[in-house]
Amino acid sequence: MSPTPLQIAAQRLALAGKVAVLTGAGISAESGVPTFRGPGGLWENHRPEDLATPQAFARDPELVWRWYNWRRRLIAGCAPNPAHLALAALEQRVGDFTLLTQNVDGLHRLAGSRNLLEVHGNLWMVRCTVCGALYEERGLGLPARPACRQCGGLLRPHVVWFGESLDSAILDRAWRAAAGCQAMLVVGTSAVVQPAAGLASVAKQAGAFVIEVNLEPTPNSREVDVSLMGKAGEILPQLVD
Ligand code: BJW
Ligand code: ZN
Repeated sequence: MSPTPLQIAAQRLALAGKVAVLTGAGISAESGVPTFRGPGGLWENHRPEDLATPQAFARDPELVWRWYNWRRRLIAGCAPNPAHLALAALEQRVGDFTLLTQNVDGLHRLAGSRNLLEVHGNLWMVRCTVCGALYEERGLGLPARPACRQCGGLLRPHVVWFGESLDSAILDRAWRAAAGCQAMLVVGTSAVVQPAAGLASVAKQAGAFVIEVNLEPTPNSREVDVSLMGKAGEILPQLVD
């Protein structure tokens, strides 16, 4: 009997000494974290321009903070799912492993992933808009206009909004991991937000075997070597075992 796409993908992954993984909101969906696009997604009831741009924050920081505080409370009650745990287990087995995540929820680190690049930042970090101080803030009852503990200036979430550049050092490392891997797993991303979505093409063009895991086809699907349609929490443990 010829091997199934899942078996082919698992075999290629097992043979690769250098692995990169790109994840998006879909990997956290089974933990109870809402995705952005699609039914029930965050953008169904909110316009990204009102909440996830520097202009929106300048216009109404209290509105933006209310949204982030709501998400922080929601995510504080969520735990890593079998997909996050499978990636942490895979990291233990692979010599050269890099996890590139667009997610800001912190669930990969909680699952035990260590070589992790959070390309869109982290919801549990705050940054001062005045002095630039950057620190962890896990409080769930932040005031309407949270103030910097160093200078009293207005804090913002340490995340990347539309129209903002990604941290160039992080993006550079992400690019090199994608260009240098032998196998790449692309999990739970709609692959529409650049430049992160382009990392799958970088890997493919550099000769990597690219495996996509998603509930539905994405702009990447035609380019990848194997496209596995289904829930990340069910497919990743099988891929990695
Ligand atoms: C499951 C599942 C399950 C569900 N199992 N799967 C080139 C062309 C066109 C536009 C641009 C371009 N370059 C730059 C831009 C502009 C913009 C952009 O890309 N816009 C497009 C949308 C058109 N990009 C930027 O602005 C970026 N900055 C930049 O490029 O700087 C340079 C520059 C500046 C100015 C002009 C030009 C260049 C920054 C992007 C920042 C994105 N920020 C956000 C918010 C982060 C903070 C926060 O969370 O609050 O990041 S937006 C949001 O989208 C979030 C995500 O990380 C990101 C990606 O979403 P993701 O993860 O893919 O989630 P979904 O919901 O879209 O998809 C979920 C998927 O999971 C679906 O496919 C489901 O099927 C699947 N799924 N359940 C498996 N159980
Ligand atoms: Zn400050």
